[in-house]
Amino acid sequence: MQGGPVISVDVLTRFAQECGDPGVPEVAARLAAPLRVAVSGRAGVGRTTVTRVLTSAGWLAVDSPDNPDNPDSPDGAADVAVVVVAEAVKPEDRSSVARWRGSGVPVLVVGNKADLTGAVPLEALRRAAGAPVVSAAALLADVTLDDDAVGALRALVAHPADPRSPDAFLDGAHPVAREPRLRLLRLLGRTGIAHSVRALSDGADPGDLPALLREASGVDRVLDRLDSLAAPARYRRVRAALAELQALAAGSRQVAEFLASDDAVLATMTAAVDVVEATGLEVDPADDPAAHLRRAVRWRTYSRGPVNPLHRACGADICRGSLRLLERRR
Ligand SMILES: Nc1nc2c(ncn2[C@@H]2O[C@H](COP(=O)(O)OP(=O)(O)OP(=O)(O)O)[C@@H](O)[C@H]2O)c(=O)[nH]1
Ligand SMILES: [Mg+2]
Repeated sequence: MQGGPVISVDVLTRFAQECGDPGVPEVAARLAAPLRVAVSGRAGVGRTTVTRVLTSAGWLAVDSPDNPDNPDSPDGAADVAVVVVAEAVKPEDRSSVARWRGSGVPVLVVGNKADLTGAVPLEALRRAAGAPVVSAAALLADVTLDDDAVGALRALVAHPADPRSPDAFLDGAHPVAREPRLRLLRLLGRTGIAHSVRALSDGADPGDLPALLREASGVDRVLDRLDSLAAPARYRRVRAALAELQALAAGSRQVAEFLASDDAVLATMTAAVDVVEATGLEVDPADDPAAHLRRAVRWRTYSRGPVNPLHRACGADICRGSLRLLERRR
């Protein structure tokens, strides 16, 4: 609902932080805590690298039951799951997907090492895995290039090395010694090196390379998809926070007033809109009385239709928010 009357769940956090009531900061802390992601996959596919990307984007990485390091960790502790594959989906990947699905946790398959495999056949992977797939080259997401690395890349601009295979790249005679070439190869892979060399020879500043590589890595698409898969978890948190505040409202006028406020109603609506939009439905963003009324009617009908309890609650919250917006316009 881009551009529409959106109020972020931050208003809840802000209220909770500012409110003097002693129980409220705990509610705020639970609401603001990072969402939890469980990363799994076969050995060597890039689990550690992908996990690093997710944690630096603010996710909390939790143990995955099929992570060999943590075979005993419990299911259900994650808000979303990522199954990393490289090139092919194997039976154990399919069973991971099925296991998470079975415990009600949304799953995203990350087709990692896209820089090595070329264009990943996403549709075939999606069918094989039974879950949405996004390709990425996590290696290129957060590259740090020191002066030596930049120096070696500049030398490669002037004297291209044989890019056809890692061995060819390393073994040919070259002004850059083998050791720094190996270091570059580990840091960037051949595709990352090729990108960087091309950018430098097109006049890019070395300081811009990490951002260019990040863009090439595709991890921002992974983060976007995860964000939308996490919409139900965010909504559940908002609802849980509201329920906790309800319990406190009897003893606090400030809390009771906040719960009845436009901010609270509209923030809940925003979280609900995210949930239905994540499933591909559209919510009319228009900000005029007729639109608010139409939206209220449409989502009230939706909430009474053949939908699951999550969507029923979301429909009702979108209706309630729309009626509040309508009232405000009167
Ligand atoms: N080319 C390329 N290499 C990658 C990518 N992601 C990870 N790697 C490399 O693949 C190797 C394994 O990556 P990790 O992130 O350690 O994978 P893992 O699944 O944790 O592996 P183990 O814990 O050793 O089983 C490392 O050498 C990484 O640098 C990628 O997107 N592209
Ligand atoms: Mg690892």
